[in-house]
Amino acid sequence: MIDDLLRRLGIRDGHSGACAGTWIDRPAGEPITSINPSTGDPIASVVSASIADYDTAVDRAIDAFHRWRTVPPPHRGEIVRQIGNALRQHKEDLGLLVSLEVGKIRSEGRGEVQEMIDMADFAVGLSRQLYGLTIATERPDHRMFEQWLPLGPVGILTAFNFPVAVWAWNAMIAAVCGNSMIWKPSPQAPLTSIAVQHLVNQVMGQTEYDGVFALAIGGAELGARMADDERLPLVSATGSVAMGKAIAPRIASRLGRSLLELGGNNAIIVTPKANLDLALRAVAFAAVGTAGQRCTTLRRLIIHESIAEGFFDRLASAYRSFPIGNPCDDEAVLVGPLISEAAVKAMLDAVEAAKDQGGEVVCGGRRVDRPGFFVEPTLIRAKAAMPIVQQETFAPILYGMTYTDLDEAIALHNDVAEGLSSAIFTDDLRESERFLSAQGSDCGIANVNIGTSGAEIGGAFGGEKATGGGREAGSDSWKAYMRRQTCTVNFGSTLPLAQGVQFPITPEG
Ligand code: UN1
Repeated sequence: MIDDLLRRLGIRDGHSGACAGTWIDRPAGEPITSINPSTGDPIASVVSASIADYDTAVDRAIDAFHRWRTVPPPHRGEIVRQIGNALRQHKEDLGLLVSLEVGKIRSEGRGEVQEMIDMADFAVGLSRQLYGLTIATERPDHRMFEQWLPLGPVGILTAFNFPVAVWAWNAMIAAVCGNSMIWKPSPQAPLTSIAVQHLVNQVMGQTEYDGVFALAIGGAELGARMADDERLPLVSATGSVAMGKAIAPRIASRLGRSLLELGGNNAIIVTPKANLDLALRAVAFAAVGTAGQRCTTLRRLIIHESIAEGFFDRLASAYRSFPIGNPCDDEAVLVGPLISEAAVKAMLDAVEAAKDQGGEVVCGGRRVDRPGFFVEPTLIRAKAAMPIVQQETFAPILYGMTYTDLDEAIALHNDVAEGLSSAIFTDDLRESERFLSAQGSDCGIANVNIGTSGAEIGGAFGGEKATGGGREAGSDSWKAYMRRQTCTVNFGSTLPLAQGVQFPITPEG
């Protein structure tokens, strides 16, 4: 099954993670083995890009940029439309590969590919809507306006948990904006990146713009090289807060732009006015979906003390009923594996720390006794003062805490380093509006009666504080991928100066 799938997606063992889209025949990097997290077995090994391979790839990307930036944006959109169609045709296989390589359940594997398709469609429409403003000028016979121009080759660093969708957030937009790009995927998910790059190459190979999309597979050393690389005016990076803190100063020191989408320590407030059935379903998906490995995963439940007991009980029985297993074997599985042995250890360490700090494990907390990297969905009664509650552990651990009044709940909610996603469950307008007000949630995403994860692509995605401040995907996120130019045209025959400044010089001197 695996061999057939890889063949259908154009991947062969020993495939190079550097040649794709960059004309490098013999990359010289270290081999990277992709591990199936549901079994612990290797799937395939690929050759990574050496730093020299990467440098050649960026030179090619610059060359491609010089041609691509001259293409009218709607024509770029037409090519992105073809990429979207190629993804549509391979949705089932690509979704299965996502499940195989990173352990997502099947519907989430398909959803990941759908997110790429949605981004392609969005970018096609955007290619005719890269609007600039016309601005009233104070000078007679003048016209002032803004235009948005391509930026250059963009560096894209993605994480294992959305191995291809987050690339599409960046790549589809960057492409219609007239940029070329170089993608460093997570070394834990090289195969999905090669499969996607392969499809993109098939489309781009039919055009004169081969090289606009490039791939370089590698580890932290390559990421650091990209951060330092003055040839990349923008580096967009998704990953941990620690990763962001490591690369952001390097990018800033060369006055480059960074677009950061880092960790979250997301919470839901459930008030006594909530529809508790709705809240239960949302909390369960947000905390347990993707085995707790989304940056939008629900990590803290802040529930009113009057309803907490019953809610924890119902949540614990839901948790115990979730089918855990290998998503590729069974469509009904709702909880797949963590990505690695290290992730299992981090989860078990966090549970131990929570217990030491006074937390009470309501359910879960253990490794599942089977091959691969499976853990039980875990609910821990906690207190906000416990240090572990401040930590984002990429695993299905939910800390349940109680509150007495809503202001206290909002204060607890905001009392973490990150500011990505947030939600309140209530049918009371005063409560929900307070949560959405300037005194409410401090996150980039704030929902009412919807969980913290599973955002649509049409909105700008990202968060505040330690989440890094970047915005990707929809709305006007495209502006981060372009340079803004303010243009003023004098169509008169005098030279009036702004602010009424006088500088009388006659041309004769
Ligand atoms: C991430 O985990 O890095 O909102 C992105 C969501 C997804 C994206 C998550 N659309 O959960």
